[in-house]
Amino acid sequence: MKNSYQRVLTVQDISCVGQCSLTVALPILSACGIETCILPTALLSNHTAKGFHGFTCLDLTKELPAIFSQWKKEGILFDAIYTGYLGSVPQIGLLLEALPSLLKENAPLIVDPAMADYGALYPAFDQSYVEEMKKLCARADYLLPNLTEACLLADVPYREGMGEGEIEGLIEKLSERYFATVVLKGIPLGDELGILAVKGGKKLASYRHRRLPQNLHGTGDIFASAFSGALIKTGDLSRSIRTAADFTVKSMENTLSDPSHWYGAKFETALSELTQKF
Ligand code: PXL
Repeated sequence: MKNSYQRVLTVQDISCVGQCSLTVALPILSACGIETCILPTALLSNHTAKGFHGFTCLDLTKELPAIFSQWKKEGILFDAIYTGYLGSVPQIGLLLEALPSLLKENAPLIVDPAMADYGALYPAFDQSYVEEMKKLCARADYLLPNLTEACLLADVPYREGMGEGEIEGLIEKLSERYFATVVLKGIPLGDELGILAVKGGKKLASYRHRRLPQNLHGTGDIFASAFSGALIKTGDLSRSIRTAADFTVKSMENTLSDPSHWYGAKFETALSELTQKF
């Protein structure tokens, strides 16, 4: 995988305003030196998290089969696929069906389940989305949940203040249920946050980083995009976790002094440093 020019497909929504999903993934993957093709799953006026007072959403599910069939005719294949916020339950099935005709041999599928945070599902989703997302996760090579999503995927009730041992048990369970290397972010460790990568119950990598005093929307997308870029570029799991975590923390540090910037993180301010890593 190393050093050659590669093409990734990222599948997620366009939130026109709000620094998340495709407006984050496209610049970050490009900054890593990877050709980035996009498949927009829905078109939203802005993201659906608190702060905005509503949102518009055009679901693009109907367009997907036509796009897949056109790409198939052209023989278009990808070196990796990275999925995030999808627009509907049927989209997950359509994507699963199309995967074999989209991915090159041994090309990784990286799945950020992007459906919940802080103990709750995002407003557009319900349990049927979780059940369908489990099927996509079962096909993933890398799975990037936050703690809430990890609980949903493992059928474990989410609880505020889960301890380190409890979380390690959760990620082991998740990695035994799904084939993927599971990379769990946001493990509370006092003044720091931990990241743990486990496959088949076996710990592969871990990292700790500064815990900022405030959460910011879209940081999961920033982490997943930088992780995908680093992994596609280097194939090195530990390095990819470190690169993605440091980039996310830097983006947050560069944002928190500006209270008017409540809707996302200023990741653009750290992009040139990211580019220099490759
Ligand atoms: O950051 C995840 C995300 C992506 N896209 C949309 C969202 C969210 C989280 O709320 O609302 C539309």
